[in-house]
Amino acid sequence: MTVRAYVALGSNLDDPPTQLANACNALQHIDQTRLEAVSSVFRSSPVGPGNQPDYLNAVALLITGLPALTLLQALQQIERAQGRVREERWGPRTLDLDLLLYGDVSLETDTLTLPHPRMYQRDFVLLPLQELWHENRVLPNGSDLATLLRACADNRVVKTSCELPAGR
Ligand code: A4P
Ligand code: MG
Repeated sequence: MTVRAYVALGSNLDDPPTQLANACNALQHIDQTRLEAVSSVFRSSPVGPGNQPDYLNAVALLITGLPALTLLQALQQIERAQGRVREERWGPRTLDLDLLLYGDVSLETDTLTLPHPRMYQRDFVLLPLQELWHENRVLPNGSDLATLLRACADNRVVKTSCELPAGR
């Protein structure tokens, strides 16, 4: 059995275009997992503390045979391999890989919450998802993408010309 899993990629340190490209290459090597599609790369101003550089964000669709927690561990392994250091919450990072959706699974544990609880408020996640879906889908919280996007704070999310492996 395989599951469609959506992963948010984010970077605002140490050459973000290269961080995202390397992450896409690494996603292609996760066990029992295929990188099916990657959105365009979007630039946005940071949500979080202090004076951080702008972020580059994208969303990837994986088809995976791994259980959700094993997939999360594989994503965290890629973050570590790309020099991720966890200091302050929402602080700057070389690479953040968040599991947004794992099929239609809904769960809340100490290490994994699905769907990702903050995805509904973030245009830098919703815009790439909209691009992958080509349509206005209803998300697990019962709201549709267009409505959620209208409610987002204006983060000045801009599509870039940056290209990712297996990307659009
Ligand atoms: N965790 C629980 N559920 C999940 C999930 N679905 N996916 C746990 C990934 N991780 C999940 O994450 C903290 C813990 O969340 C993990 O140990 C995992 O077990 P983290 O990656 O260590 O820390 P974090 O990313 O700083 O925390 P958090 O709360 O996940 O941050 P967010 O919400 O991801 O925000 N601004 C812009 N413009 N673009 C961004 O990409 N990203 C953030 C990070 C802040 N501001 C941003 C952006
Ligand atoms: Mg994270």
